[in-house]
Amino acid sequence: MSDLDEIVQLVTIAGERHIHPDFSTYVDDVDMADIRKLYEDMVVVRRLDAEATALQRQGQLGLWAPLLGQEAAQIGSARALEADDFAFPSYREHAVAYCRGVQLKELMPFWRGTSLSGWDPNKYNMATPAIIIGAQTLHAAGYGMGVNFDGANSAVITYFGDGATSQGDVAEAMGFAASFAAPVVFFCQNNQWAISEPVTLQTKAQISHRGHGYGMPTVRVDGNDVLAVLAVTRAALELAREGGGPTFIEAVTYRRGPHTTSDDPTRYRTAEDEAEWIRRDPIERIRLLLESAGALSEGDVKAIGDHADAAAAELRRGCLELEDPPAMSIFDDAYAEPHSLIDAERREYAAYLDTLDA
Ligand SMILES: Cc1ncc(C[n+]2csc(CCOP(=O)(O)OP(=O)(O)O)c2C)c(N)n1
Repeated sequence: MSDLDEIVQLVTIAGERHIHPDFSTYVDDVDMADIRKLYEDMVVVRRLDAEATALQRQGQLGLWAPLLGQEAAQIGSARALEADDFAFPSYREHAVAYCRGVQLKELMPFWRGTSLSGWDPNKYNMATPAIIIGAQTLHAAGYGMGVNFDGANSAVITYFGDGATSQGDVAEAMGFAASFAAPVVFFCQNNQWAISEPVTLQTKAQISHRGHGYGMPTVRVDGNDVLAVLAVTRAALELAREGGGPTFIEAVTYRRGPHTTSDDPTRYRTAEDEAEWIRRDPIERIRLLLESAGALSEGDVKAIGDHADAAAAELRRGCLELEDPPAMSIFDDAYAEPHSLIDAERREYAAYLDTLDA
């Protein structure tokens, strides 16, 4: 698709537009009002992320996986999807869920521990968070093969991190998807760290080379450039729908927060590194672009900020309104049919709960 080592960029960190010979045409229809909408999306999801992090710090969530810094990678790719495409995320794609229309309160139960999932995947064409690293890529490959068997023309996207590319599941998923020309976009957010393990230790080759090794087109994109991500994802989805099979996208970005709220990144990375990536902030460059085009007034900034605050308040309300499920319901959906092991565990747990009442 593009030179293996090139990083596709359409907007510089100073907010200037670049023309790319292969990819600019994919965003020819995107006008300043659309770019302002992408900007708004990023501002809102950053605000939601901050609110969820605060909820965890206040003891209202068991855990949260912040997306701070990865807004452009997620919004750009998710806004490239059609309604009948299907997304298979990891656990950090809250912005993708937002774009798919998942209700804000449905983002919370998984992290508050009141449900094993959160939303109905078929309602939004998006699976719920996958904690097992890389498992979702297999689901995507299988779903994509199913799309081909059905003769449908929808596409599939799956999200995973740089660390996940070392996982066997991802290797199997890419192998099957390539062999069967499954319409899957493998969207890797290279956020530089797999918890405390840097990408330089993860792989001696560039991440994007991994897709190339399976014989699929690969593209490396500036993951902090929402327009470039939108363009390359649209190109990959189009190829998938036309029967061209899978594409591997490496979105080069940076996780600015901790891996999860249980992590302390100051133990393994430097302040200089963090400062460098703040300079490449995905929201700031679009703000500069809009302002220089006279497409973002003070009133717009205020309205977008108000919208973000209202969304954060809705997220908080949804979280605090969640009810604890009955303890015994944990066993209800483990198997579709009765299962003797689950029955034994159910009896054991009921006996344990009785000891608490006594
Ligand atoms: C199969 C499996 N092995 C190990 C873990 C523990 N674990 C959770 S997150 C993580 C690192 C993932 O890094 P990466 O794929 O780069 O994604 P990121 O969190 O940076 O988005 C690991 C090893 C797990 N959840 N599943």
